[in-house]
Amino acid sequence: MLTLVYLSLGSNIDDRESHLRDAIGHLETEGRLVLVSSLYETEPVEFTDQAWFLNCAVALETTETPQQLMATLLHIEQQMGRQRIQKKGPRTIDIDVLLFGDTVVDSPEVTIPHPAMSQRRFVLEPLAEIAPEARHPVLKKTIRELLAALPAGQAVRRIAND
Ligand code: PH2
Ligand code: MG
Ligand code: MG
Repeated sequence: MLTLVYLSLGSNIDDRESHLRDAIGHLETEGRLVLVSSLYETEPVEFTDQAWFLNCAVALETTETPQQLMATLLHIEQQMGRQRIQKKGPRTIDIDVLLFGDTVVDSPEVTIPHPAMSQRRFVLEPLAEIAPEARHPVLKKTIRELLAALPAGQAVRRIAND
């Protein structure tokens, strides 16, 4: 079965743009890459004492199950040398599943949709660029609506790609 999934990518160590491009290259070998957003320079949130991030959103068509996809993404993060030292801290690459079609998973290993996505401007702005009408299957709101409902704050700037 083919599922359209939306992912959030982030990096805040060394050459952030090449890490995002590398990760996108890995994703191309795992499924059909449908859309990639612009890159966004974003203020760190939640754990704020770290460098600014580059974030983007990706739409990918996959034949994998949510559990298989999570394992695939973890493998890409590991291949790219990600080290887990500080929770929510600096990372070479982070690849998170935001939406997996309309599927809802709430198990100890996997939570889909991503539990924090509706509060994160660094997720919603890039995602709204490629999927404004995608609907959150639990909150029943579109990405455009979730973005409009966010309080001000969390600096996010689109980087022109021309
Ligand atoms: N990821 C986090 C915590 N904080 N802040 C920004 N701006 N971008 C991120 O990707 C990010 C974050 C945990 O995954
Ligand atoms: Mg994350
Ligand atoms: Mg992650």
